[in-house]
Amino acid sequence: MENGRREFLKAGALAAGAGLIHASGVFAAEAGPGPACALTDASGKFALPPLPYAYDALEPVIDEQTVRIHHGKHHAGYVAGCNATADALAAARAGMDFARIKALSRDFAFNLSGHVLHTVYWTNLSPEKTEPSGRLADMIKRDLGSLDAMKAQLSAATKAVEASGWGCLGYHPMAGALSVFQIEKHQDIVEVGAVPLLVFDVWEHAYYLKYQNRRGDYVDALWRIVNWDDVSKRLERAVAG
Ligand code: MN3
Repeated sequence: MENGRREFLKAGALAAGAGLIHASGVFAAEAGPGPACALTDASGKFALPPLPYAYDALEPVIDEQTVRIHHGKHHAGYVAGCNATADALAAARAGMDFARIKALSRDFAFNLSGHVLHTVYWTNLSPEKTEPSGRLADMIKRDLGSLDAMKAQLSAATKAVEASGWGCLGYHPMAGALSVFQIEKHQDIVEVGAVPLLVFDVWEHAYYLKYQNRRGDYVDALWRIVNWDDVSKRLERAVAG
């Protein structure tokens, strides 16, 4: 596959989850420059990426037990769901039997989007103190008013997610612009075409052990551990792609 096509497919997969692509081989393409974000292992199977820090590294903002369960159980569950659904889709193609295609499409969109979002989420966080700079800082100011305005909008959007979902700062390659939006579950009301740069998980499993019903306190605290260098690398990669 030539590079432009592959980059397009990767960008599409990051943006819209599974809706566009149902071939696990596509996701085995090398991660390229920027942050490691491969969704699969060398065999092409979807795989759980290791955390880039210790389980207790995000204390006190996110407690060790929450990180262990979130990564080792929840994220791992979406990875397993990706593989199971990809296998079922491959079997459907082999047998030319698409009787279950609606359910399989929904399952793959849910699990793949969950895998993508959690993979971005873990690398978006760091115990190291960083600040937005360069193109990222310039584009935030140009497209979203100011850093404070962007943070206020993303915080408000994230806190206001109905039930389980995410807040997202995304980059639209077709518009060359940043956007803030909500995602319900892992794949609903997403802005199609956007590449996620910074995502805040507000499923209760992300915060309930420590914050209980205080979702707002958790979202406010997340800003203290944002890895702006990772957000910048994701933007640079998306722009170059
Ligand atoms: Mn989660």
